[in-house]
Amino acid sequence: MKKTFLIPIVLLILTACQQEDYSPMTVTMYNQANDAIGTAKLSESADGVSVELSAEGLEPGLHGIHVHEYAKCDPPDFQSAGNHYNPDGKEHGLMHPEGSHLGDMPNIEVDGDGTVEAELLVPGATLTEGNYSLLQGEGTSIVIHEKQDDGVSQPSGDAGKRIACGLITVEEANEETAPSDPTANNKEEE
Ligand SMILES: [Cu+2]
Ligand SMILES: [Zn+2]
Repeated sequence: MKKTFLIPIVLLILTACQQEDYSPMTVTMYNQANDAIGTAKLSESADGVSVELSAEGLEPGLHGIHVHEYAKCDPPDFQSAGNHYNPDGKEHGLMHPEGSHLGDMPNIEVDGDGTVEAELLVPGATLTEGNYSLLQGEGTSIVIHEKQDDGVSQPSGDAGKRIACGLITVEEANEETAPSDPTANNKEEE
């Protein structure tokens, strides 16, 4: 009995492996001056995509953070990232009765020294294919805001300016983690 049960499972695993696998992938976060301030490590699981954020140089306190719809982080205002990633056309906010956007996440809390270590989840999202893939089309982006997201205000939780941004793209997934010293590459070229 057990053997016949195993065959479909093995086939399922083989099929899954034929897709490109971008999990885990590391997204480099940039501030408004276009300096790298940290990383977000994205891993796909059965529950969605987990986001392990590690960053520095931020204002202490609560900040909104979301997945935005476009893979475009043009400083200093990052308006190029568009609205929150919202493939189901829902309202904004984890506390909104008709919410939430797929890209909505809980606020992060930055410590007094300006650093943050946080683990978040984008429930139901994937890094492969389909309507809920953060890599669909040209990809998406992660944006951190100056203020906290109140969880209900439209269209984006009254979280204020966009202060950091990172690309969720296939190119970013294929790239080695960016060097911690952004000038390290420049020296080699001189
Ligand atoms: Cu946002
Ligand atoms: Zn939203």
